[in-house]
Amino acid sequence: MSENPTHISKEAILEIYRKPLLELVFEAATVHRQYNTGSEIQVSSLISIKTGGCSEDCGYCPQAARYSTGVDAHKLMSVEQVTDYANRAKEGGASRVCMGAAWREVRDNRDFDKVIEMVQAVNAMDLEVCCTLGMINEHQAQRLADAGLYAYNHNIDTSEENYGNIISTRNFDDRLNTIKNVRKANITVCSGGIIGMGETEEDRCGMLHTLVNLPVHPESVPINALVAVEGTPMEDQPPVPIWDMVRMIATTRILMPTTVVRLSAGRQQMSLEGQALCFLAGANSIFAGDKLLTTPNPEFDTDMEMFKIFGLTPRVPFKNKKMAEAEVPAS
Ligand code: SAM
Ligand code: DTB
Ligand code: SF4
Repeated sequence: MSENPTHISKEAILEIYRKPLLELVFEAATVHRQYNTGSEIQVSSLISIKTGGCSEDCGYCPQAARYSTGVDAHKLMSVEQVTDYANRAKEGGASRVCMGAAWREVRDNRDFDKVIEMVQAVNAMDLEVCCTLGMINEHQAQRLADAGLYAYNHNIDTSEENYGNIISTRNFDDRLNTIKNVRKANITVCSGGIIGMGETEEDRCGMLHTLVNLPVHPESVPINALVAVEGTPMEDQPPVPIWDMVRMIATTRILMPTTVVRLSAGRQQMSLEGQALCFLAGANSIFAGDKLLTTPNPEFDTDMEMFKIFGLTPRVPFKNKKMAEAEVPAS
């Protein structure tokens, strides 16, 4: 957990983001190697435990019930289905499994009890377990923590100013409130956002401004390139230039030196050379496995081949926790 030392202004962040590209990459690469093992990549795998039919109106999301995207609504998976997936992910080289549900918020019902069982079962497989279930209150966060949840993903997605243009069924403060509840329960925080939704550079840096000025930096920050899905309001958004992705990753790395920066959605549309630049600029995590939640992603084998070419290795589970424990001798 890296305590947040100082307040960083939006202008200072924009100044970093707008540096000459190669200077920015060099600076980020230097910071990355100072604080992390440059050759090590944390590999997460997504499982969509509850797909589609969501009541929210997030403009980017193929799982919102109100858009016709061809994503059918499914009921919650069984615990067995989840452990089968998790086994395959582990064999594919993943150290973390992230279970996603197309929910606005968690309700205290039988489905949540089942999610708790899933967390317990995957945690027992020596895998880091992450959940992304929408908004949660303090009590729900504590139940997840008690079940062994390692991380909770809750993206702020864009700047506070732009939030209302993307989503109208909740507000930015709702997101921050859930992040606070996650922190209180001592679960690590995973929070980032999406670029390519028509936002300005100020919005991108505004989003990073919120993340970097949280009382404690998120332990992981996913940077997603919009996957423009037909039927969503964002279907016609042009693809994100790779240079924007590189700038975003480099800026995140410089601002949060010890955080895991995840090169998230959008890799299927990126060249190997583009991804190499992202890793050089400080990305040290990916989602692996042939599907994100509903859209395609490179296969495990393709990514392991890429790792071989770049000289990268997957990180072992619970590395940070184990390192922290090793530093505090048991009394
Ligand atoms: N329903 C929960 C929530 O909204 O927090 C969890 C699942 S939701 C799909 C998780 C995140 O996926 C979103 O916050 C967003 O950042 C990302 N996401 C969804 N659709 C995307 C898309 N088309 N392209 C890129 N990222 C996307
Ligand atoms: C995150 O930042 N990206 C992931 C995960 N957290 C939950 C989701 C990406 C979803 C991309 C669109 C889809 O596959 O439905
Ligand atoms: Fe629902 Fe999450 Fe998609 Fe928004 S991002 S529509 S809350 S699944």
